[in-house]
Amino acid sequence: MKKITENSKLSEVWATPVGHDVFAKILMQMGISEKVIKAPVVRSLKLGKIMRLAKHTPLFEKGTDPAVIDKVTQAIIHVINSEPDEVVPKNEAPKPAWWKEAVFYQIYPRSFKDSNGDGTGDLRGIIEKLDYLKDLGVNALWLSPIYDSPQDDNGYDIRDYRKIDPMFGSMEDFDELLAGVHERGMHLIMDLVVNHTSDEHEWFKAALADPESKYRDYYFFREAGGAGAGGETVENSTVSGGKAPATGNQLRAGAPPNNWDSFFSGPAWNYYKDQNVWALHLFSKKQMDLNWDNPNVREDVYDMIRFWLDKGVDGFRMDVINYISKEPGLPDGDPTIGKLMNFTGVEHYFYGPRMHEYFHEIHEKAFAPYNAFSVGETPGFGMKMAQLATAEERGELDMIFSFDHLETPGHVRYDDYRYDLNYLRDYMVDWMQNYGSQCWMSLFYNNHDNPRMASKVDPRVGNDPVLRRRIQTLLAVLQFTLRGTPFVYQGDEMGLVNYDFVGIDELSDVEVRGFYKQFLETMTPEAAWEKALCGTRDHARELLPWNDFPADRPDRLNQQADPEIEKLYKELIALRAGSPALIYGGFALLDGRKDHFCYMRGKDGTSYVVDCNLGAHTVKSSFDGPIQGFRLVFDTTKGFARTEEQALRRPDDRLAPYEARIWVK
Ligand code: ISL
Repeated sequence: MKKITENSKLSEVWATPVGHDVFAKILMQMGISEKVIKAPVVRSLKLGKIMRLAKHTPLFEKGTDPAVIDKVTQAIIHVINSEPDEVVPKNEAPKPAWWKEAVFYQIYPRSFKDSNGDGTGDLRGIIEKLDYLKDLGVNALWLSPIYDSPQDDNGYDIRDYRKIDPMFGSMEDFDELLAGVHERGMHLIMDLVVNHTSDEHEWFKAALADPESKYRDYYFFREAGGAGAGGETVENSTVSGGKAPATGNQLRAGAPPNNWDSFFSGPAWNYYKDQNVWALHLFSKKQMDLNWDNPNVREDVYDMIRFWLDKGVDGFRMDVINYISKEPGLPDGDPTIGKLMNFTGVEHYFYGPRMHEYFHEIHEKAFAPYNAFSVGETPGFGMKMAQLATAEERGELDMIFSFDHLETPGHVRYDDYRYDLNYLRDYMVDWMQNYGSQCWMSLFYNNHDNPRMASKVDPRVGNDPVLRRRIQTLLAVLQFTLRGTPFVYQGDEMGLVNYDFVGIDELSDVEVRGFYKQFLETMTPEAAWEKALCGTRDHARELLPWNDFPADRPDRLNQQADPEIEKLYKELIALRAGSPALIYGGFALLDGRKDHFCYMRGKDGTSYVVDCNLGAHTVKSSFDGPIQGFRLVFDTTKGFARTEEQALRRPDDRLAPYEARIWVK
């Protein structure tokens, strides 16, 4: 591929996969529509010129030194040119696979079902609910981590990969669960958390205790420079306080080895006073990053993967798997990119130099021999990067989770704002039309890291059941009729929305607790709480309503399951399962005007049309089903058509707020 320089036109940059995704991301962070790139004047501008023009945007402070702008430009060019390949999207019939036909259901074990009354969900609780899940129609389960862990980040900090955490049960319970899943004709995938281990993992303990240990190079240790090294330390394994210095590559006595931020606030380095060393952690201070450049790390990880595949698990969801390759030397992050992305250093590992090599190796050495399924969690990936990681011919991952649809441009999870579904439509249309038939999309709105989507669309859903059902129905219709594999998050089918937490003491997530402290440094307690409440991951982590609520938690937090929504999920899942056109069929956009989303899915002579109002006001539909010979399958306001008469009914030519209709011919 042609190398990009500051003299390349934006159209040339946009034609490269990484250039496309990076610029899409920059626009998104700045709250600017991608449509600007379509303008011919913009397309013919040279990259260097655009960056200099950007000094008039909030990206740069007034009077920024041109040398600073030049550095950002070079940093961007470096990532763009690191990718020599591109994927040409195909438009053929997709190859069939069980995971394309499946509907996945994500279980967050600690809050799913408590079988022994200790207030925490467990494996036996999941076993108790297998018939419920089967009946719902889902046919694959993804379990968030159940491994032995100090639970600093709810199990995403693993102490022993081959042991079940006693809070969830035993290995016998797990074996029984897996057998129960398979008996019911379902699949089970586990969470693979191998960007980091717990600081209590044997490897890390050995590495810290002995610089000569073979495990030392399993992590990123850096000797602290000179006297006075180390920020504030507490006990033996704690971080330096405050923000790391933002610039400069020179050795900073007493400062961390580079300026990278942790995603959970503060610098990405722990200082270990007794050993006078630093170690890298992109997430919590108990989640230590593994050095994937060390072949022994990789072999040990593949061994562990085989341990679970030998038991019969069907595949893995791979936690932050795009972060595993870091730029050698761990150079400082560019401060401007850091400001834009909210975290300094990301450009050195979100699309690292050996990432594809490792994806390929995991596939070859661990997954392919078992025909195991993989879905990578890849924060920061746009569609082109996703193609490079998932196109069949590349032998890397089966699917990825991209997150760019979870917030509208210009917003982050902690902002108080209304999500505009017109953005979701544009995002989906782009993927439907351009992802390519050799790639397969994951379809989800919720997971354990995000507030519930319906609450973002309209925060009043908590007090207005009619509005809530409308929005949830619309989201469900889209999820089960677009092309891709739906991932239902536990509680989606119950109609759960965000919780009215009243204070920080009700929140237990390690992320929000760090951020809340940080917010308090610059804002009033009320404003800090507002932000924490908007973004906290706790919304999705409360015990499901079918549990007995622990005595120390106020009852009002326990939302009720909505049987109407559950029934709807069942029917929509069944509709999808029985319709090859909805699974493998092509996609055509029929109407994408403001607040409209009308599309066709078709295969082998069967066509579905899905006609939606994305807004809070009535709109006129442009699709007349009966005239075109279509029968009504479902209508938000009337439910599923059960009789011939209902199927042939001509509904109002206007769509009510958030109404969705499904037609078939
Ligand atoms: O990277 C981020 C910001 O750009 C995060 O939002 C990131 O996407 C997310 O935190 C990664 O999530 C996964 O890894 C974490 C864990 O806390 C999450 O629960 C998990 O889903 C660390 O293992």
